[in-house]
Amino acid sequence: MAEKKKNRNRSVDPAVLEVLAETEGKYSSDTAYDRFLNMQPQCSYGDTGICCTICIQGPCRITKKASKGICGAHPYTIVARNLVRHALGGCAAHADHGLHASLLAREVSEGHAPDYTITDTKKLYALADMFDIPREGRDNRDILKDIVAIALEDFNRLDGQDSKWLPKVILPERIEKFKECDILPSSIHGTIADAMAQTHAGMDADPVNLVFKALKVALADYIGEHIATSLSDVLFGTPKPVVSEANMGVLDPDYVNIAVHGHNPILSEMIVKAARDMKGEAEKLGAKGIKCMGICCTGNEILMRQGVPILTNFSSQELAIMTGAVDAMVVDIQCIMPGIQAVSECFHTRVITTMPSVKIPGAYHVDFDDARAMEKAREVIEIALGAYKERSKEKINIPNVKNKVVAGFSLEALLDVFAAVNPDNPVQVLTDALLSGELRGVCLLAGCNNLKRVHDENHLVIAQELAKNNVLLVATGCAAQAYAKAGLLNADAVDKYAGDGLKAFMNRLNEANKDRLNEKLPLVFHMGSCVDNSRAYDLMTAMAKELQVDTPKVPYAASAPEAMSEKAIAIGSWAVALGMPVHVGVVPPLPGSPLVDGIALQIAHDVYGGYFIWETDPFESAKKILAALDERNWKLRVHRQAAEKYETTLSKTW
Ligand code: BF8
Ligand code: SF4
Repeated sequence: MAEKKKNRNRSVDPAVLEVLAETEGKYSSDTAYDRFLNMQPQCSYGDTGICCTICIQGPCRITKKASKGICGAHPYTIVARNLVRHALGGCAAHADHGLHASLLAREVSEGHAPDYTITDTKKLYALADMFDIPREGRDNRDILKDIVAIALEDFNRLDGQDSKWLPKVILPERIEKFKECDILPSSIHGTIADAMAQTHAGMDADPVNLVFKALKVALADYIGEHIATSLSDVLFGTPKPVVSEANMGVLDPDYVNIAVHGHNPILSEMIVKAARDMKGEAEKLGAKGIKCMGICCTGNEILMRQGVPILTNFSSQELAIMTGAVDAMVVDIQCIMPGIQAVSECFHTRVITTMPSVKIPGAYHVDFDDARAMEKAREVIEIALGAYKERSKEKINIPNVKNKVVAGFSLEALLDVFAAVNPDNPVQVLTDALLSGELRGVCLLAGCNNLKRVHDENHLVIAQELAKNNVLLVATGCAAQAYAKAGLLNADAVDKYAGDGLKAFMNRLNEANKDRLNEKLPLVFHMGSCVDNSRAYDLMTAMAKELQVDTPKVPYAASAPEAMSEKAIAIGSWAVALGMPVHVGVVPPLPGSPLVDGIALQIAHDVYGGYFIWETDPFESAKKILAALDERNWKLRVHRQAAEKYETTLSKTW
């Protein structure tokens, strides 16, 4: 029992530890931290990928006695098929998100959905120019309509032609490679349907063919993400540097506190607006106003664009309610633990679902409607105000933990920062720092929380180790929120953790930007939500163009220190296909087939230049990421020197 108690505290976040300690044994509801313990030991067949439930003759588990499924499926088929299905789940989730953004943008372009508008014409024009859409003398709404038509065609195309979106946003060398291996998607929905069919029982048994399909699905995922990010920028604005706060100390007992949780800015932007408009109604109840705060990626969206503080990240979503100070938790899509409802029933908190695809028994449901968005958002706030009246002061325990956050680094914002040093060629500021050896590389820190690891520990240790070794860090998703909560998204963290090279680089940027930015730059650049991993890859593409190489030569790695969701599997897979070394801090269910595992860890490198690294220890993880960056730096230098010496073009190999 003593051991069990100790293990329940699976977090390095002091706010989480405080809430766990304060609430232990007090309430009837458990949390993910308890349920994780109850779940041990977890099934090793599922864990390594050799459990098949594709048909109901199964489950078929591969053992010494049963070396194949009942249908004769080899472990490599089972593992590869499960991988495709996981990537499919992620792709479908991002497609759902990107499609909603596209459909809303179409409504806006047609003059419907009156509560939304085109906020960022610069982004609108940049997209129009990218797709060669004429804009001289045209109404912005007509331009948007043309962009949306391209997006929607990429969702639904049935004529087998190539995607139109993808070739515009990645290097032609990558497109050629994808055509060679037949993994360039035609459409997102078409790819999802094909892959579902291909993984039905009695269909594809070839693990290599299946792995290629997983990559095609992952590229379809990338298109969905890129569309979601691009159209959200047009509708809500491209993020710019913004100052805010993070962790449970942002809860204010004097305010009506509304936690906005999920992924879709279409809902959260409107909730934030309605909350500002309805301040007076909160004051009538004796509150000082209404405070919104974010959980998971919708939290990132409204932090980046509106400066709304971060409350917490994935693993601790239930604990936010256990502070007793959250009046309503309004959720949209993805990463919403059903467990929040049972916890909310121990308090006055209202859980409010808003989307037809996400309902939780016992929760309130407000049927959100883009055409009546403000009216619906006000309905949500009314429910929160009703709950506020029922708050019980004795149950409130808000950890006094919060940190300053400087966020809002879209690629455009990041390039603006570099432009202060080199206005003609901003990205060269970064590539020069790599070539001179001042920086050792760039690392995208992304992805979820996963209680198989100690909550946030991998995130923090890996970032600190990489910073110490002069790696420039960008972050998204729950990783970025781990940094926000722990105080790594501000300038103090640069002094504390950055190595000399990184410090010198940051000092140069700060000096050049001193009249342009009110705040010094943070240790980790927050690039947004998980769909905004597309921003992080756009950065890699910009660097590759500047260095005149394909992406596998760029010293740029990704890490998902605590990957959890199917979306993370899709993202990791496209990152590999697009040329990144991708570290994952939780071993995904592949080792059950050494063949499929080997493809992910080694063969992928030969074909695409990107590859996976599984490593659960955070210090070892940092070492492996550094080694991957060093190898690329070394090759890049050798190839550049050789090209110079022999006056030839740069070697195309990686
Ligand atoms: O899309 S990082 S736990 S919140 S899946 Fe979910 Fe993972 Fe968090 Fe955002 Ni991304
Ligand atoms: Fe078993 Fe084959 Fe059915 Fe999978 S598809 S559950 S391996 S019989």
